Amino acid sequence: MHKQYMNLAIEEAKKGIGNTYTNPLVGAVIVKDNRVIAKGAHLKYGCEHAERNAINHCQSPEELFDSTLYVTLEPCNHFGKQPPCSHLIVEKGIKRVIIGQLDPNPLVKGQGKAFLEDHGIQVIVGVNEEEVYHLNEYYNFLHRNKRPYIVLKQALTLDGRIAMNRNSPASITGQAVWDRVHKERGKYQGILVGSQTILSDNPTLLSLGSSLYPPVRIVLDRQGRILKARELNLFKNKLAPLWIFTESEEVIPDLPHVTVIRKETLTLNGVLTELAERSIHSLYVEGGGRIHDAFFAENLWDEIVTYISPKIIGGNSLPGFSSHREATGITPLHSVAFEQLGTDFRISGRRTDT
Ligand code: AOF
Ligand code: ZN
Repeated sequence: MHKQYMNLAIEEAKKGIGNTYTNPLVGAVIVKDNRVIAKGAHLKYGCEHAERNAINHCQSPEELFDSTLYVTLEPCNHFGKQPPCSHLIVEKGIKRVIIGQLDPNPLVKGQGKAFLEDHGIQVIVGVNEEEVYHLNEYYNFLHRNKRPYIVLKQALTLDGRIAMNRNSPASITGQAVWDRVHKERGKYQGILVGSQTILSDNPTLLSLGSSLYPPVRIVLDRQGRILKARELNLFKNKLAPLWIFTESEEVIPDLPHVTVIRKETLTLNGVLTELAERSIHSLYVEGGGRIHDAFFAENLWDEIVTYISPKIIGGNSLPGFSSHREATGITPLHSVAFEQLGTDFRISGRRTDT
């Protein structure tokens, strides 16, 4: 029975998809006498939490007395943009709280559960844990690993090449892949590329979809090369934030969508720590080859998405992972998926089998 009601809460949580970032998706269901009396979700960042919305959907306060609340994530116990859900639950006389998973956010992390128990409420944790974890996979990953979940995405010819040379834009795959990539970008909180990709392709790095929070466009630009090139589409197009990591003292373009993050020495670990602090849960790294190889060399990746087109460049063209490093081993991928898109192919896989 618990599982069934938790599944309802998971479905409810999905109503917030795309609109709750940087907060997680959360759903709640209130049950009394084996009957669902109310449901609620966290629908938008900064707005009411799922528990409060469910409580507000009850017909009368008396209904809540002695009821059971099913909630996908541990109720919060702190004052943020919203007051603590744990206090509200106690005030309303709810008898039992069934929680999908504890909240890994250090501001909550077990404190909501402890508060409820201290006030005589029966608490059960861990119902449908796997499904609940997947609801907020990247949010959970960020808090556990203190860095975003990293997907390396590339588009290759059959001979593993990404472009003819450093200065020509790469048009490897067809329209179906273009559509897919623009949708796929919207799944992540950040899209990261190196400055060379910006200078040779002049992309906008936008995604398709209707999220209130489009992915942040992140550029690693050690020498400030793009800061000097104000006519780029990234500067002209203001539909998503643009964060530029640099060591350069070049003057910042005075544009509201642009943030320049200066570091004395730019390292991947430093960038990822900064992104984690800025609540980037997940990162879609679009290259080029050197950027991919830098992530690869430091073992900083969780998933690979490769689009392959049946074309050949050959010769001294740019390889997918470009590097002079000595190879140290072969990494087999897990959860491998394969799909045909027009005449191109998409292959993806994860580093671990979890
Ligand atoms: C809940 N129920 O529906 C959500 C929770 O700034 P605030 O007040 O909105 O708090 C945001 C934090 O609260 C968020 O980072 C996460 O830890 C938790 N989210 N908690 O009890 C909810 N969305
Ligand atoms: Zn809350």
